Order: sequence, then C-alpha cells, then structure tokens
Amino acid sequence: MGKTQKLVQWNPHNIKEKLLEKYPPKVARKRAKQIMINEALENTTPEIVANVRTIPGIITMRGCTYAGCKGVIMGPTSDIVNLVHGPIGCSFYAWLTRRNQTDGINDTDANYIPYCMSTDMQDSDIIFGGEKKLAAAVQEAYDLFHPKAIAIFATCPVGLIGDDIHQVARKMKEKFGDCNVFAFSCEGYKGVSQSAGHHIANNQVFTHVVGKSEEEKTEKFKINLLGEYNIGGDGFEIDRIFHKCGITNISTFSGNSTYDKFASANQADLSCVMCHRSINYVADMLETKYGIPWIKVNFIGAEATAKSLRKIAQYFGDQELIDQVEKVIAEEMPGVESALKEVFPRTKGKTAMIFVGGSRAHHYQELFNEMGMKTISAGYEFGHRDDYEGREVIPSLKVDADSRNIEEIKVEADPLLYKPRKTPEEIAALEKDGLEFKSYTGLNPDMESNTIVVDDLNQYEAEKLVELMKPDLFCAGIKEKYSIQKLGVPMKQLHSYDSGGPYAGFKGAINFYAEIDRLVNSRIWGYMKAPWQEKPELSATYVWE
Ligand code: CFM
Repeated sequence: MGKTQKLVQWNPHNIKEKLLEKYPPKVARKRAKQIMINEALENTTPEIVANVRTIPGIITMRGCTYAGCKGVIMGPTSDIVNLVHGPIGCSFYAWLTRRNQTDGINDTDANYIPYCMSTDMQDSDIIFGGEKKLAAAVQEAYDLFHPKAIAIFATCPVGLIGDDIHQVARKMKEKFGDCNVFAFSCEGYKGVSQSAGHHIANNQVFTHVVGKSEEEKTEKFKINLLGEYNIGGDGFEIDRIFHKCGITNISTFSGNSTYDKFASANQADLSCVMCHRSINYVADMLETKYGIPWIKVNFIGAEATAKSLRKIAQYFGDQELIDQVEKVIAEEMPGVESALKEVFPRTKGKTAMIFVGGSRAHHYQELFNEMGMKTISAGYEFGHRDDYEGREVIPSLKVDADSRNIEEIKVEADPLLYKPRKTPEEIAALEKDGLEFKSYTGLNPDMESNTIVVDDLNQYEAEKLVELMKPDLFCAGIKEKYSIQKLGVPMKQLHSYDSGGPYAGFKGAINFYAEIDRLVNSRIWGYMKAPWQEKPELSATYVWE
C-alpha cells in the first residue's frame, strides 16, 4: 500500500458498512452499536455502547481486570510490595511490561518496582487451597524488606477456588503491627476489562491508605494529580513545571507514588483529574470524605498544559501564583513554538488514528491539533459512555451484571478530617468566572463531525480501517504495532511511547513534535512491497536440477 495509492475521499457510512460486512448478523448488530459516526454536537452526541463484554471469538485489544489493578494503578508505586497470589505466569507477564518509573525519592528509600513477586501456585494449591502459602509469602516479603505496606493481588484461580485473601491480609497486618497489608479481589475475569481493575485498586487504596498520614503538610497551593502514571517520565516533566510555578503536588495517583504520598492525599486543597477513566470516582470520594473539590486537567499538549496551569492558579486565586504561572508559560512557550514552526509545514494536513485504553485517545488529539494534524478515527479499549459523551450521561448509565460485580464503597464526610476548601459562594463565583468543577465533556464533542469513533476496536477492524482510510499514522499498543506496520503505515505506541517520552508538558510537546514528524515523513513506508509482490514470476530451481 504505497503512498501513491492514497485515497482521501471516503464516506464514513461506507466505512462502517465495510467494517461490519464480514460478521455474522448477530455480531454485526452488536458491533454496529459500538461504531459511531461522530456528529460533534456540543450538548448531545449520539449514544455509543461501551464498557460491555467483548464478543467471544473477537481478538480484542483489551487486557484483564488484574492487569488494570496490579499493573496500572499499583504498578507505579515504589515502596509497596506487590505480591501476586496465583500461578507464576500472571506475575511474570505483568513484570515490567508497563514503563513504570520512579525517581526513588521516598522516606524508606525503597523501590520494589523491579521485583517480580508471586506465590507461584501449583496444582496442589488449587486443590487444597492456597491461603497458607499466601501467608508464608507475605511473611517472607516482610522478613526480606520490612516494607511499609504489602499489597496482595488475586488472579483468576484464586477467585475460583475461594481463597480468602482479605482474611490472610488482616491476620498478617495484625501480626506485624508495623506493616499495612491489604488485598485486592481483582481476578482477571472480574469485569469486562482493565477498567474494573482500576476501580478495585482505587477503592482499596482509598480505604486502607488515604488519610493515614499524621505528618502535616504545610506547603502552599497543595494539589493532588489524579490519573497520571509517569509513563516515559511524563510525571517528572509535570512535576518540574509545578515546582517552577510554586504548586505543591502532594500526591500523584499513581505515577512515581509512595505509600506516604497516598496517605497524605486528604491534605490537598484541590484534586486535578488527568485520566478521567481510571480515577474519576476517587476525585468524588476525596470531595465527599474530605471536602476537596476537583477539576479536569490535561497536560498532553502545550496549550492544554498552559490552560490547566491557569485553571489551578484561578482556583487558588492568589495573585502571586497567577503571575508566576504566567511567567512560567511565557518562559516555556518560545521553545515549544520554535519546535512547532520547524515541523508544522511537514505535519500539517496529515491524518492520525488513536486507539488506546482510555483517556489518551482523547488527550493526544490536542498534540495532533497543534501540529495541524487531524484525528480521523479514535476510540477507547475500555472507556465508559461518559468518556465519550461527557459526565452528563452518568445518571443514565445502565448497571449490568458485570458492573454490579465491582464493589461501590460508601463514603461519608469524615467526622474529623472533612473540611470544605471553599464556601458554596466561592465555588459559585469561580464557576461564574468560567472554572468548571466536576466536569468532563468526553471525546466525541472534540472530534470533527463525520470522524469515526469505535469502542473496543479489534484486530480485524483495525486492519480494515487502515486499509480503507489510509491514515498517515496509527497510534495504539504493542499488540497492534507490527500488523499495522506491515500494512505500510507508521505506528506509534501511545501506551509505552515505544522507548520515547516524556510527551506531557512543554518539553514533552517538543519531543512529540519531533517524533511524529520523523514517523509521518519517513519515506520508508512507501517501499513496503516484497519482491514477489512486484515480480510474481520470480522462480527458483533446485541445485540438482
Ligand atoms: Fe488512563 Fe493510562 Fe489511559 Fe489507563 Fe492503560 Fe496507560 Fe492507556 Mo495503556 S490509566 S486509561 S489502563 S491514560 S496503561 S497510562 S496507556 S491503556 S489510554
């Protein structure tokens, strides 16, 4: 598929039809509800079906609930021992596959990220039960490291045989006295995707860790950054900017996080939500229990970064902070602008597709817009309807058997620690000045009309989309990388960033411009034909002939 054959004209209705053409009628009917031609309406966008089971037989891009809990939420925490209760494969294949990074700055100087810890269940444990083995493993981890906390993760067989991991955790916690032990019922099958695992992880961190720190934080302008995972060092770049502005980041959930940072999250005066999908409910719980309001931010894209910083400054309303934020933006933007000027003539008008787990399929459109590129198709592996259509739809979301499986924890105002950060009048005044609280409008209104939004895209549809629409760039993960490249289209991993990054903040934007310019303007993709495709008459003879 050389660049010369490129078809720019396409009709989204035809594309949708083509995507569904090969399916049996029942499958086609189901998938049709997850493939949407965007109407880009500000207030109401058409309804999409999301967060439902993948149809058996389809090769989904999704991961499992355990992956969302152990890998995504708890993975980037450096000083909590992560112990997997299950067969060794579950631990081994979740070991260092996400690019979790830490700068190692924590009170205990501990970094357990490089370790792979598992109870290594065997047949006999499945038959006779694995609780004793789990208790012994927790003891061993305690003796080896004396950590502040040990987190236990359940894999599928643990749920099937009914090991009571929470009971083991409670017993060991009592026994140690100086180590917080808690467990996650995050069996891979628990939900339809990773998203369920995020919820299970966040609920337990909120219940067992947040609010447990006695050390008082006295710094100015204290925030939590929720839903930033420090992939490729994104969190380091965001923290650099916060530091320059004089904003104190008490706790990131969970990039470069530590036990104590989680434990102090209740002391922040504002929660900033980056990845809405993985954590929006924690922002709500922090508000209900401790009185911390929340706003949506996005540090992907230089303009988005500047906008987010201004929102934080507006919230605190301190003139010195407002001036400092403006000073930082003025210092950082010239570098961004000159990098953009360099690539813009080459990237302008190019097209991209983005299919990642959740929020990034939305956030990265900001960076592409800055480069003059258009996102012609995008979607989430496991986003919910509110991530597409905005939070207004939350009250109307259907609670099905799968979502009922995930525990909703009851949160009330803490009798001692609840303290509203702003009066209702102050909040109303800020809202009047344009600061929106608890608000997220989702991906659909930000995409142009007639673009194609696909939920839970699968391998077949990915290849079909590329074949039909011929984007200049496809963004997804490692499972998609090589099949897309074989179609002659450059592919950028937006989960792991390949080995690049950071792409967040101002310096990240500069990195991204250069990387995307390199990919979409490389001529190598035009030479994808194998010799036998061009000269099919190629023949060979045996040497003895
Ligand atoms: Fe949020 Fe993420 Fe994402 Fe996500 Fe993920 Fe990730 Fe992702 Mo991979 S928390 S939803 S579960 S932004 S690991 S850092 S890149 S699928 S789009």
